[in-house]
Amino acid sequence: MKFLNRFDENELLNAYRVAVYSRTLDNRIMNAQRQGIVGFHTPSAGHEIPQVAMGMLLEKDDIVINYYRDLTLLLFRGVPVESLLDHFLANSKDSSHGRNMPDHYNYREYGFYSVQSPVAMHLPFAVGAAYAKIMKKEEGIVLANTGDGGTSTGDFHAALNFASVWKMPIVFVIENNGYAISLPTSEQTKAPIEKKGEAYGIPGISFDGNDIFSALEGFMKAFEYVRTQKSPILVEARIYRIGPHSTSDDPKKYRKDEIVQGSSDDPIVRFRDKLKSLGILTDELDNEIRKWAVDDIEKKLEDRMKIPPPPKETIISDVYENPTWIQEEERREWL
Ligand SMILES: Cc1ncc(C[n+]2csc(CCOP(=O)(O)OP(=O)(O)O)c2C)c(N)n1
Repeated sequence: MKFLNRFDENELLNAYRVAVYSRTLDNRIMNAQRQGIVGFHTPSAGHEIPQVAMGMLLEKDDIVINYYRDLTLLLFRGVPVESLLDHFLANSKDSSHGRNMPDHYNYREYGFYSVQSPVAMHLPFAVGAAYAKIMKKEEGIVLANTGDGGTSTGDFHAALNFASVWKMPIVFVIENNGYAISLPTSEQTKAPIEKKGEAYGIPGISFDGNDIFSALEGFMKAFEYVRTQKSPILVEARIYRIGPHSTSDDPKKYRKDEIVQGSSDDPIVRFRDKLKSLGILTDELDNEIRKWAVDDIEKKLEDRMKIPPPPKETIISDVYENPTWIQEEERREWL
């Protein structure tokens, strides 16, 4: 049987598996930060459904210019959890030797490019990436994700303007989780988000990103539009940030939780209930998936924690091929 005339049961089950795994990993990294094992984290709880939906529609040649809350999408596209853990632990196997903030990943071999911290600064890069693809006559489109707060930055508007003028094949996705840190969406922008592209000639769509089928339906339309029209679209997935903005934030100071993790409103619980009602998931299989996620992450975390931190020497050797006398002097003092 095909759902939305496209996806079979196994694809939906795989998406559920990734969503559960991602939430389990996200919660574990939050705890690891509280234990002092990890320095910082921007949790992605509540963002899983649109991200698995995007993952289901991406093709091999597509590239993603994502932001710091896209953990599920990285897992969906096959970034090994070991590499993610190395990154969180900032150990010697981390590709940046722990010098990027956690959640500021770089996995080029999986079609992900370096995450930028300044809000929405990566959106003009997405236009550049699409432009480069066209110049090199490469297949595929660009997916560029950011939060609702990102739509109130100058970079968002510059990116949309150039994407439209140059007809760039980009799906701009706004993961509207209701807040930019403590600021509710309604207090940082007045225009409906999906309409913000209209002034640039970019169509927009908006849907309930907490529901797997409305997310899949919405993204199907968006990806189809960009692939066939070879021009940009703006997508708003309406979701809710279940956790704090980051491990440095305490949302109790400014809001009451509207969606509680594990409640019947939690989008992963809604996904689970939907799969059960369709006869795709049983209680037994669900328990198996949830246990597998916990056990697998715990085992891998234990393994990766044995990896030593980067050698001190790399502070200099990663930056200078031939250290100057100043670095030589510093090396003698520090190392
Ligand atoms: C240019 C800039 N201003 C302020 C910040 C501090 N800051 C980090 S994330 C953030 C909120 C972003 O909100 P949103 O785009 O809605 O994404 P969310 O974090 O909610 O997923 C802010 C203000 C920053 N990183 N960059």
